[in-house]
Amino acid sequence: MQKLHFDDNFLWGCATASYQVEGAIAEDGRVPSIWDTFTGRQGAIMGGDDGRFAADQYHRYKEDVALMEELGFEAYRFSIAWPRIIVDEGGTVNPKGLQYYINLCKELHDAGIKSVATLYHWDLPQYLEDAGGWANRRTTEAFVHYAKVVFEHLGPHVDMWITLNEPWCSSYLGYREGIHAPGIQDAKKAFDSVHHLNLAHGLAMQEYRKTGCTAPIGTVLNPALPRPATKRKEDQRAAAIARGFDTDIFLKPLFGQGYPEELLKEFNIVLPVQDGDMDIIGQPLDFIGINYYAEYAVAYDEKSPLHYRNVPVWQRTTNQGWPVVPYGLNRILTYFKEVTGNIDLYITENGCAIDDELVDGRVHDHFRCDYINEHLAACKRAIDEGVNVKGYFAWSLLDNFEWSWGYSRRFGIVYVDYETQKRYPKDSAYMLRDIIQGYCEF
Ligand code: GCO
Repeated sequence: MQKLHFDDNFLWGCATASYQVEGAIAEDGRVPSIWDTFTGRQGAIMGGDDGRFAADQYHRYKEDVALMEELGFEAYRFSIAWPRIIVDEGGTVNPKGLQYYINLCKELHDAGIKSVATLYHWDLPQYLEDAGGWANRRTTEAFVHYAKVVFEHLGPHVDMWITLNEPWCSSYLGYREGIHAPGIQDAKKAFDSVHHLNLAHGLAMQEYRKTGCTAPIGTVLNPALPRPATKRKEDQRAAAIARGFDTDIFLKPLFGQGYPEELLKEFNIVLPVQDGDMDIIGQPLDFIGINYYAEYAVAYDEKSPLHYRNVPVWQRTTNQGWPVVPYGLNRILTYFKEVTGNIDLYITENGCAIDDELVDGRVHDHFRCDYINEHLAACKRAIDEGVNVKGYFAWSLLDNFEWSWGYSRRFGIVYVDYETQKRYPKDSAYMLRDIIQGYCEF
């Protein structure tokens, strides 16, 4: 049998996020988040779905940890729900919320699985949104208070820390497109949020370094480096604009390389930067996490707000219409190596939604198996080319609440029957078990 030659200490994990899997939204003192509010808005979510029950992990975490152990995972990336921890504007701490995550980490530890905790995977407490959300600079202070509390109580239990998950989504989808919570369509607020999220990250990093904790800490981006549709100059320009707004505006300040000023000027965007902010954002990181799903090609289009648009795709697509482009991951890894001076990288999410069918307790999701394999091959190629890729996390352990798509899209390597909450590992889960041990059939 052919072995995939990933290093012995390459870290194999799977990922979820609090609002997508936990349920229990009103238990043990949790207060509402922007997603509780947004899911209540008519027409916001497919099927009118919400996160009230999700995959019920809040009550089933022991079962889920046992499942991960059975599948051979070495790390679990989960997120901490801010509205479980800090329950009002005054910063009141909820010990029961902290206890849930301490219990989860202990369970993982006993199973020999590393805890990889994300501080912010989009569930902003509603009371902060009522005060302006990420468009308000004061939210960064609230984030630091929250982070400090979490570091203090969970510090001894967490093996790797992530400050933010995909600030691109929080700012652009939440405040410009309005298709994610809080559902606002206001370009100025969106760009103010970009800077405030970057700043919140930097402030939390500073706070963490004061704690004396030694677990590595980083952040997670969902970079996009669209290909130009043709070699025409305008299309090359379109790709550069897209890269600037999708990737560089988040990545480069982390490495002291500033914002893409020319682009900002060209589109009359002024970020609310104050003296000293850029130094805070540029705190040294231990690693970067990359979430990767697809890559697009773009053409110049003067009529669209940022002068580019995606062109039709030719590849196989997932059931969200996302094209499967494994080599795009390779391009991103190479770009990150160049910009960051070859910092450690983790693939913190990768996976796909397809029309899974549960038949006699089994799901033969071979499209997903191929998808994962092809992306692992891209990682391997990047490693061979000298990029420091240190681990891979499948998105997701479980089928779950896929944001504006509700439960209509299944990303799990484990199928969830939402009626009974019973879990059924799909073929891709068994494939990963083999791969983690060093074997692969493909
Ligand atoms: C993401 C999100 C996940 C999504 C996944 C699939 O970080 O984009 O972390 O929550 O479910 O990306 O769309």
